[in-house]
Amino acid sequence: MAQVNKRSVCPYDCPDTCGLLVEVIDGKAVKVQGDMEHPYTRGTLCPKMANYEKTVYSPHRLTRPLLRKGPKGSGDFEPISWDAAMDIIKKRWREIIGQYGPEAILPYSYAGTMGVVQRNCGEAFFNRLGASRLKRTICSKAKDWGWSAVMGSTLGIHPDEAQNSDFIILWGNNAMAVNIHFLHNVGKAKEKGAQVWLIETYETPTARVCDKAVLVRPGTDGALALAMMHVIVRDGLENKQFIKDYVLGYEEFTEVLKDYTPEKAGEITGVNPELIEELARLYAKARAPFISLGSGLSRYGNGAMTVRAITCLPALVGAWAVPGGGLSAGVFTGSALETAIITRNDFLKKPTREINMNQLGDALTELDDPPVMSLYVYHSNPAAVAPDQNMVIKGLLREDLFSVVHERFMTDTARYADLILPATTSLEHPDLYRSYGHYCLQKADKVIEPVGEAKSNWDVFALLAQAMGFHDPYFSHTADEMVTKLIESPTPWLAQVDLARLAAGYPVELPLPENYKTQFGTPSGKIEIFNKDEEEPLPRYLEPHGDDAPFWLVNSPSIYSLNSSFNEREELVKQKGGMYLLMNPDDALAKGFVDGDPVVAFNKRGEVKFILKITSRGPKGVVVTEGIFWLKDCPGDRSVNALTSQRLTDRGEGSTFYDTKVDVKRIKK
Ligand SMILES: Nc1nc2c(c(=O)[nH]1)N[C@H]1C(S)=C(S)[C@@H](COP(=O)(O)OP(=O)(O)OC[C@H]3O[C@@H](n4cnc5c(=O)[nH]c(N)nc54)[C@H](O)[C@@H]3O)O[C@H]1N2
Ligand SMILES: Nc1nc2c(c(=O)[nH]1)N[C@H]1C(S)=C(S)[C@@H](COP(=O)(O)OP(=O)(O)OC[C@H]3O[C@@H](n4cnc5c(=O)[nH]c(N)nc54)[C@H](O)[C@@H]3O)O[C@H]1N2
Ligand code: SF4
Ligand SMILES: [Mo]
Repeated sequence: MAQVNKRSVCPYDCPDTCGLLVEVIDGKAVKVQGDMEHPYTRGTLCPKMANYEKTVYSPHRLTRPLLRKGPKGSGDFEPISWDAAMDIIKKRWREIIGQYGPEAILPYSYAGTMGVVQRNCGEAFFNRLGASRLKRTICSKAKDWGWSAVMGSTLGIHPDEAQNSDFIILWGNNAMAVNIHFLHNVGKAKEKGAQVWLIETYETPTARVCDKAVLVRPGTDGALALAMMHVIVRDGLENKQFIKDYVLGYEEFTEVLKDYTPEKAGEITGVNPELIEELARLYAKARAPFISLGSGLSRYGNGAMTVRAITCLPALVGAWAVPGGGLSAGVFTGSALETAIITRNDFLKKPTREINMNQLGDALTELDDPPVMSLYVYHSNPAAVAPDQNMVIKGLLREDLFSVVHERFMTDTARYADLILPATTSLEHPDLYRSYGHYCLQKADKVIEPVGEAKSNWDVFALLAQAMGFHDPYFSHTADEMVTKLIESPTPWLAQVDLARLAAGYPVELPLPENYKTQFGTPSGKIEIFNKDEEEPLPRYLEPHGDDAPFWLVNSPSIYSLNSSFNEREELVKQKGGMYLLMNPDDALAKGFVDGDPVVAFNKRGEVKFILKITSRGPKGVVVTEGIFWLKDCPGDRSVNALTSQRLTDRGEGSTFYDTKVDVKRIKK
């Protein structure tokens, strides 16, 4: 029996980017644990990854290329060889290019794997092909925009900084589900006496670790932040010296703030004005207030402006100058690696059409000149995760659309494909990972051989390049070689780390300059409350889009899945308990609903069946569902995104998933 322990990295779209230890016996991964030597993982994993080997060896893994036999969406496929699959793609793409040009081909990918090579290599291929380009905006573009409008390219705060805070606000951050390792830092701060408050739309599982939960009406956090700053300025609690040294536009901003009294904000947010006063004073008087800002609140029509307003808070009280103080909107490590050697924008002969990934439904059903005639999906599941599911599925059902899906599982999207290609899991291919929640970089070698005939993104794009007759040397490298090239391509940041240790597969931390928290990466070198380049140079409150319906629909992440991933694991699906719609007891009473009722949430975009769960965790007027289910596990024939819309955010063209309203009715039993 040959037993070895190998290091790897969690490939999922999660800010924690955990270091893994994989126990391999006779070439089979038998156990996956958190790496004790990883400074952020500290030896623990979340419930999803604790049994990753069950995902890797799941009986539901796709192991051979599959060609559609039955009608679209029927799930009726027959296995074919990789050679045959490549021949089919070559023939169809050549026909489409001949008739419509290469822009009739649309790639669709997001973040099934976060490794820099496997995630980004498709861009090189599609640039070379001259296909339409996908605007990858589904996650947090408005959040990034709002942060940058105030802070420019300022480095993200180190997550461990929170350990030294005495007042932590988890602002729209469901850390228990989405970045559980940050709670280690929250715990350390609490041991030293810190207070922890949550600002949310309902009492998430994270509320359990907080001293207080403030529940706002969805999409109104901007008004809350502005009212907090109103109180701070009104009561002279601002940090005058910090403002003088580091802040641009304070005086003009105080004029704006005059309007946002706690009473007015109370009306907008539904939060008691006295509670707003208390929160503002606690925040301003704390020695080192720390805000951990989630992304959910940015997925509204006013998302970027909301984030801008909240980002001004630490500037007013000088939190950046104190150990333990500041605001985290993420960690930005993009400049550490020369990703351009993977994406190869230089392969693009001329700028091609760009299509916003939030508007896939429209792109497939309405776009002309040229229409989208082929969709190539890799490491994404748009039939489940993209907004306006009915339009997406209508598009996927088009008889004249040639759709290819490269996947590990028979996802909702794969089910509608003409051709499915089996994908490897992260243990079956090499990559290099950076994080958006901490500063470690880590290389992961292949740990086991591919399951069945699965191939990695890199290897499939190499085959496609061959089929399409692209002879650029790029496509003849191996993924291992590309990982090495990334490590060897110098960047100012990479020059400061131990490259040998990185190459050997250990986590290495990117160093931060001393005083980085007060080195502001804006044109003025100051925190720009006033930003002359914005259409609206000063933050104010904007309303969300809303819909003509009575209930806000919050569709929050679940502890037991990650977007639509992990639904292959029956035990995790079971732990979710069912596709519930949480409703406040008063609303349920008014509707005459009882717990467990089968209900339909509906709006002008669609109808989705849920099981009603009555709970006082949410306020009146808000219904909540957690996690994205695969259609096969839904009570009805649609999942949550049949209700969400393709509308975009105020800035950044981001998604507006939570900017959704519905009505609810009971289904006759
Ligand atoms: N277990 C698990 N982990 C995940 C994910 C998952 O689905 N499940 N998703 C991954 C991904 S893709 C990302 S981008 C990251 C971050 O994942 P995100 O989905 O951005 O999660 P959060 O940052 O916690 O933001 C979601 C929270 O915002 C709250 N919220 C919604 N609207 C409002 C509002 O108007 N105001 C306030 N105050 N709160 C609001 C929701 O109730 C929810 O609790 O996590 C990743 N990790
Ligand atoms: N209603 C609602 N919708 C949402 C959200 C929400 O909060 N509410 N969150 C949104 C957010 S923040 C995001 S980021 C998006 C995420 O959307 P996606 O990035 O599409 O995320 P997943 O649903 O995890 O789908 C990833 C797929 O990639 C596959 N995969 C994994 N590794 C590989 C690989 O190496 N190669 C290939 N070819 N496939 C692989 C997995 O099996 C999985 O099916 O969803 C968004 N959708
Ligand atoms: S999903 Fe997140 S918390 Fe869970 S193991 Fe992966 S990186 Fe860590
Ligand atoms: Mo995301």
